[in-house]
Amino acid sequence: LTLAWPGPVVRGAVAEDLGPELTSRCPLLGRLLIEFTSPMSMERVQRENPDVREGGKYVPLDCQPRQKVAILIPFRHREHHLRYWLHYLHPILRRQKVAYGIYVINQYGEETFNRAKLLNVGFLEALKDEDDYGCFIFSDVDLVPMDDRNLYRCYEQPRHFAIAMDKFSFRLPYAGYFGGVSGLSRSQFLKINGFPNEYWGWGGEDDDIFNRWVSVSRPDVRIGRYRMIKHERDRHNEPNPQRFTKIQNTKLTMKRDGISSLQYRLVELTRWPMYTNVTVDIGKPP
Ligand code: UDH
Repeated sequence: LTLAWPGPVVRGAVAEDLGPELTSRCPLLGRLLIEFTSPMSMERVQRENPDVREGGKYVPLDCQPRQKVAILIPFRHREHHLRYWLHYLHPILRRQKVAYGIYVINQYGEETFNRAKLLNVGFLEALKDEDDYGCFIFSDVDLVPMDDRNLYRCYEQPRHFAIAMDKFSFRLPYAGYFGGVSGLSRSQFLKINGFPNEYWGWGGEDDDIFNRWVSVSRPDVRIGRYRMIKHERDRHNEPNPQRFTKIQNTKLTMKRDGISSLQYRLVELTRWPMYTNVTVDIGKPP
């Protein structure tokens, strides 16, 4: 996000379709009730998701999905958000019959946060783990879809899923908004040299990613609704004042700043029952 809210408001996205039709044979539920008031424990998440394999992996048994999806979450110090996210998302993804793995990309140390660089790391580490991922979905830890017809898979164009968040009154804050939850196929991601590594602190990196591509695809505004877990700004993730000038130059900088120039140190990879944790040292701003 670049603009401070309220920004120019545009209505929704181009309607694509309303997702799969809900029939008695369809396991999807449509609109979901999402709340973050009841306490959530990891034991409960595990108990309610016995079919999820170690590392947060799942493959449906009754069909063979065309895509294998790695879901990457940029992360630091948000354990209670993660429990809610896992509680809601595992059952949704199972109903959608997605073959998936969940990767939490945890920034080591207390230097300034860098969301996009963590996601670049996630792309490479997920592929090191299982080399047949064809689709990558990048999700903030505090965003839960309110409709399970918003299918977590990749599309002909890079996908923006979180188009109608409660915090933006269920609208896009501006036409080029690409934040929150997005998805790119492996070839789409490589074609744009991944994400920028040089956005330290809050804001701008999602607009840079949007500028790397010509067009994106979005669900219908009635389907792409999200609830965000309310929170205050994190420490060491202050708004980045350079973001406005940086995004002007994306087309010039993207060739040199991206997955091709990524440097990091893997600190630890742990397979927990509900997700794989990847702790990485990504350095600090110059
Ligand atoms: N994130 C972390 N830890 C951090 C910072 C960011 O895990 O310390 C991740 C997390 O997945 C989060 C995402 O990065 O969902 C995006 O960061 P954000 O939630 O800070 O960004 P957002 O635009 O909120 O959602 C900005 C601060 C709003 C403050 C509002 C005060 N009323």
